[in-house]
Amino acid sequence: MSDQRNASLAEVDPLIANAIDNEVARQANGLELIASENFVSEAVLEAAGSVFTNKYAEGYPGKRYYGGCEYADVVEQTAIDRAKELFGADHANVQPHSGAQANMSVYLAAIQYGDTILGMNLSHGGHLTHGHPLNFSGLSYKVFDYGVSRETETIDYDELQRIAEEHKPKLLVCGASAYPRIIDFERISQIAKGVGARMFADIAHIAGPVVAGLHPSPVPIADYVTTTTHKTLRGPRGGLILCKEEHAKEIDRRVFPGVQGGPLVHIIAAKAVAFGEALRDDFREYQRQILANAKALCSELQEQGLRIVSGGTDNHLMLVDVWMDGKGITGKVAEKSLEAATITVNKNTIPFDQNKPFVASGLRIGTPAVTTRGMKEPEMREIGRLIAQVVHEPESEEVRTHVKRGVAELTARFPLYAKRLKRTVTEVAKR
Ligand code: DSN
Repeated sequence: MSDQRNASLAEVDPLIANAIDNEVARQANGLELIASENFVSEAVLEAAGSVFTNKYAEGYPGKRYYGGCEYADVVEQTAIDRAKELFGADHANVQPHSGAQANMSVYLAAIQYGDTILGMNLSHGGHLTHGHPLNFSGLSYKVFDYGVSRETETIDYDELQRIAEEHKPKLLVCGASAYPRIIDFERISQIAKGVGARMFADIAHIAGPVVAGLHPSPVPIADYVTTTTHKTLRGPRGGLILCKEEHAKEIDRRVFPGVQGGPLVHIIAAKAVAFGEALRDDFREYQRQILANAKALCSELQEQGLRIVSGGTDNHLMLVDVWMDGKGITGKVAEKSLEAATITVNKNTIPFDQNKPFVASGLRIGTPAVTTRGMKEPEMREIGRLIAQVVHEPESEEVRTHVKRGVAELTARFPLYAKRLKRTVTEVAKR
């Protein structure tokens, strides 16, 4: 092996090493409020950065198309067993590289091209892969959608039932990426049964609360359940499919060779570690705190004069209407102004939005990442006040300076990746 192959990243590729160092510092020194992001443990990071990145393991444990898979089998079987235990599922496939690929595999397993599906409208909180016209789901299937009612801004189940009865979908898709309320999976299951549809629940956002028993689980009633592993579940970036035993063979066949080739064994190792962490009692307490923090942050934002879509939150996220019928600012401006004050959120459409998605009238704000840092209700109140100051005066340099100081003070009290950050500072100084 040449010297170059044994050299550190900083020696081989200072540009990328520096970007990583800067990202460690950005994550540690800013307030991360993107509802779909989180901070994995050092153990998960170690597994994700392991030599399993070198290994091809097409197939499944015990049935591979490559030699040398004995340790890959240990890793994948452990991830499968832990996922089944965590969710109480008959079957788990841990290979999907992402949530989108998990969802694609479910469509391939459940229905034929051109069949009718019914999913939640993206601008009401759904997801691209639930039938958006620009996504493979919208391109491959005949899509009808449902959404929230204008009055309550919560899912209109009566209207969902009416649409299902009118269009008789083969697959009823539920779950959301920007919906702050409890989803009534039981009611959706009844509607699906009533029209002879299979039920598919994408719980990417709420997997953590589901595991902790803080949100009803669709696993016992849905035909298929998918999730990403990196949001409230706090694992590496990736996907997971859970299903009933009767669908197991078809799901496995659709993931590989249907959608993917070789699995990412290093990521599966990291999933196994994260599932192990989620099986511990303290994970339930972490999920309880995420929800308590979301309620505290939401109520502070309301006290600061901001309108919350649907009037509150039952989960880890909230949608803030910053546009307020043209009296406020766009989501785009709010996102940029907060970013300049070291608070990271994303602009988001709100139901019946008057602005285009790239401009949007709302902000989506979530508490999983700050809760991982150990922040609790008092800090959420502080964060709510900081956010409101920026939203009320997005152009003010004075406000920005004050808020940045507030963020620096908060993040210093709740350190993140401290060892990496120290190394970062030292190595940056050396270069
Ligand atoms: N992009 C993810 C989110 O932010 O919710 C969904 O895929």
